[in-house]
Amino acid sequence: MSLFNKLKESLSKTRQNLSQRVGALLTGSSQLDASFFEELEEILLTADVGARTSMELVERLQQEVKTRRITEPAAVAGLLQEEVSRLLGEEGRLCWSPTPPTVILVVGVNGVGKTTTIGKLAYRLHREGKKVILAAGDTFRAAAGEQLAVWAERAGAGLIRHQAGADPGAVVYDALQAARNRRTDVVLVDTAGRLQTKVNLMEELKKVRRVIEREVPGAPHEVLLVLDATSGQNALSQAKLFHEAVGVTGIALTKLDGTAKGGVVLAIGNEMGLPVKLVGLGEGVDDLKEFQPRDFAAALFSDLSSI
Ligand SMILES: Nc1nc2c(ncn2[C@@H]2O[C@H](COP(=O)(O)OP(=O)(O)OP(=O)(O)O)[C@@H](O)[C@H]2O)c(=O)[nH]1
Ligand SMILES: [Mg+2]
Repeated sequence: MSLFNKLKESLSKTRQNLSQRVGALLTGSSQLDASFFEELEEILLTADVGARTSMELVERLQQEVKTRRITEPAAVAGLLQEEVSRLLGEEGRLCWSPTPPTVILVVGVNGVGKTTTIGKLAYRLHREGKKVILAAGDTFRAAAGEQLAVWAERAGAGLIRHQAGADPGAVVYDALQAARNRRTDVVLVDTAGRLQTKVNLMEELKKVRRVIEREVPGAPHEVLLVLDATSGQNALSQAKLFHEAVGVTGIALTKLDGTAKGGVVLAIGNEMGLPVKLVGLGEGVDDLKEFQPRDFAAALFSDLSSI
């Protein structure tokens, strides 16, 4: 299946919730009056686009409709896709260190898909010919190290792991030493799922970051915050807290498949100012994709192309 079709299929619930309802509004309206735009804003809101972003989007559309003297509701379809694509911004590529290793710290609350995202990313990087080490920094949850070991095996990556309950800082230290000795290209650091209210866990994360900074100048090159798309607007408050604590550089948005709340991706980019770099479209090794704003907007609004 092509990437575009995969994206379209993964977004099917979000499309039902967002673009198909917009489609019904466009075909059912005879003019572009205030109630049309109110209804459009309501649809965006219920699709987890977020209050501020929904309002801004509708204002932009109203402005464009005016300047381009558009009177037909159907003509708004293309405009909407254009505006969403603009809102999503530039393609967010992962940053690479000019001198190896590149260190990517992966954070997020529990169950969002950190370990799975690391596994999928390791698989991809290994296939691109890169030498990868996974650091099992989640020493908190029982079986976390085992889960990462399974992914390391599957991805053809090295693994540095201590016993349960060990200091995550020590695991990361060892992983960085091993990376140096083994001429490794990338170190992916898994961390425990932590509730953003648990101050001690946040402190632990800051400590992990300090170890990385001290051992590899210029690192971490990425602090990827993993957000679960099914959590909708909660993702925004998570992003704020993690960003304040450890300085997030990009978002990996998982579980876009199967959620009707995919509209949250618009709010994340717009309201957090953090680029979405990766999207998770399933549980398989190949289900992690680079986020391409244009393709995303096109897939999201593909139902409107026939209007
Ligand atoms: N459908 C779907 N499931 C996903 C995706 N990413 C992760 N999952 C599933 O989400 C569940 C949790 O994933 P983990 O990778 O263990 O999450 P985690 O953040 O490491 O969790 P903790 O270590 O407990 O904090 C697993 O069952 C994954 O298979 C995705 O993009 N789509
Ligand atoms: Mg995990």
